[in-house]
Amino acid sequence: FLSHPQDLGIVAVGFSGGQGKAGVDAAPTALIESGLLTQLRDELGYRLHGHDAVHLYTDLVPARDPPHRGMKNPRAVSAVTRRIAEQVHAQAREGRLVLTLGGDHSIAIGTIAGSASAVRARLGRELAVIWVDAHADINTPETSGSGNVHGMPVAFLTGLAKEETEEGVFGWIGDEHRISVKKLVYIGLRDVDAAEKKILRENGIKAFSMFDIDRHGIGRVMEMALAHIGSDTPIHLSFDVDAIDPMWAPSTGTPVRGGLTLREGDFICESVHQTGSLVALDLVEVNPRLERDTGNDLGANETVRAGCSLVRCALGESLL
Ligand code: 4U7
Ligand code: MN
Ligand code: MN
Ligand code: MN
Repeated sequence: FLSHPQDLGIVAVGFSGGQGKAGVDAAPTALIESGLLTQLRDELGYRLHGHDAVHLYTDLVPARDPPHRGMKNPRAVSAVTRRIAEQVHAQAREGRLVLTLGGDHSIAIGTIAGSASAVRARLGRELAVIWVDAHADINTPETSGSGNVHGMPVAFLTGLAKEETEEGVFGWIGDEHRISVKKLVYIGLRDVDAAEKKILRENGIKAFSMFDIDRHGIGRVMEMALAHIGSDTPIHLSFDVDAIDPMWAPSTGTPVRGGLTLREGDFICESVHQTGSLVALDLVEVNPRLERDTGNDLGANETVRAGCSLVRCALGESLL
């Protein structure tokens, strides 16, 4: 689906307003400083675009941003994700693969809106999404217990949550930005709110929990996940590092024990790479500050390392 498969658009977003913990904004810089982009260029042979800046979008964050429908920082998240959508769209319209380094997972409202609209405009096709996460991130503002928008992106992207007017918060999201619940697959779930379970059930959304991975093995789960999407469909992979067990990725805002091994995570990325259908990739929720502040530099570094490995695997490092 890519006219320039060796050209990689980079969108590095240090944004933390979708949740309450500072430090997730430092992830793009930490990933880049640990050598990720040089590896992609020198070892995997990608030509990089847009890698000169880590975007903080501080100009888009209003001084006063009271809750709206229970959402915290609603205007900031809406403005930032809108800008990300434009950036991702612009890279994807060129026929490039797009890599977004987050930031908390609310930024996927922007990345997926941007790649869904670009795939529609460029190819007349619908985008499929593989969401790898301990969480389903499909709360609506009304079902969310926390008010954190990083737990809601999938609801906005599928149209299960909507704003009545175009002027409203997230009113910029139009049909061209949305994805079908039929083209969405989850992998790694293990901490899903009761209201989210109901949403998954009622909408017949395909989900492979940790139970399914233990039962079938990750190899079979990936076969089933990719079969559900169907071959010859452009894929956006949105990878929340908290899908990986805290043993390897402890430095994240909402860790949940009993997760994927590092190898299972890499395998998911390798399997998606192997389809040849990957058009965009997000790596989110790495928070290098959390473990570092408790004196555990190792935990922060390991989490960054795990993130780098996932990205390289999705971009073809394991090919012999
Ligand atoms: B992440 C949660 F209640 N479901 O809505 C919520 F458990 O992007 C967690 O996956 C959301 O890290 C986690 O706040 C969002 C909570
Ligand atoms: Mn998560
Ligand atoms: Mn998430
Ligand atoms: Mn998290």
